Amino acid sequence: MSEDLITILKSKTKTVKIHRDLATVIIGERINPTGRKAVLEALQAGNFDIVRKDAIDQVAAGAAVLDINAGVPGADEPVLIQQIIRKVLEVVDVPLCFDTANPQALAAALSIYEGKALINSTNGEERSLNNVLPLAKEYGAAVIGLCMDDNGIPKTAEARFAVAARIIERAAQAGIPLEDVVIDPLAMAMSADSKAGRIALDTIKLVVKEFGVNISMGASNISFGMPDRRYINATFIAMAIHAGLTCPITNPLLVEVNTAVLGADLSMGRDDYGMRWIKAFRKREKDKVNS
Ligand code: THG
Repeated sequence: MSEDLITILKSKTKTVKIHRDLATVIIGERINPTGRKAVLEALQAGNFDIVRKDAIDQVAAGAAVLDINAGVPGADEPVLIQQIIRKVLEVVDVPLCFDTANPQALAAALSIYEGKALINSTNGEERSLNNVLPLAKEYGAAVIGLCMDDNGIPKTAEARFAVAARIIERAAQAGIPLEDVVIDPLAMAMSADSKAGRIALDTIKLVVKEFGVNISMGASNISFGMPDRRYINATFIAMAIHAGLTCPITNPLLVEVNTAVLGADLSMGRDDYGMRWIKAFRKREKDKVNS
């Protein structure tokens, strides 16, 4: 067993601590044109209204960090990600998570960011490690490592653990402290492989036991292709928190997901006197009256 580590993220004025004894840190997933046609079309038209609203709404719903994905086909991603960052920081002040596979876009984002960001992501591929780890070191950012490599996504928890171990080793060689490495076990669609959820949960347990690092995951991927996705997402996220997930990338506007996270934190003894649960209940009651 290893000690649970604290990952610190910062915006200009806010510090967010990710740790297994503290509140689960929701990374709001919605600023992402992939799979969201309205966002895609708005960004293509140079309109940032949806992005701004998504930033405000997600933070109000409990997101402590926002994921920023500027993957618009045909767009100049380094320019676009900087524009999105500026628009978002006009309306909220939370640490950001830069979700891009484009090293130029990542460097562009980090170069204008004031604080300590989370890089989403690197993985076990040589090219990715060589591109991303030096940027994490240069900017003092934390980095998410996905459990996949040049051979693809491993089919067993043990093999994904081995990829995580290699990413952690390479990060250390690059001068990145262990607490700044966050591992993503990869939640794949259960509709395509009914063991996908189980493999992710088992990977989390193996990685946490050995390294004590924080764990992120795109927790809604799991339900792609299934009806009533929000119930699957809610169940899975609660189970993953028990397994060791500490900073899920998810949609806090979905009440089922949001209450599952709060209920899991309460169940894990991370919500003193149930104050956060009660506060969220009161907010839902108030929102009902106002809508
Ligand atoms: N791991 C890491 N990063 C990730 C992922 C991951 N980033 C991208 C993705 N996976 C997580 N982000 C999203 C964003 C949106 C959706 C799912 C995952 C999504 N959108 C709705 C849909 O497609 O049905 C649309 C919602 C809407 O229009 O309101 O599901 O795994 N490290």
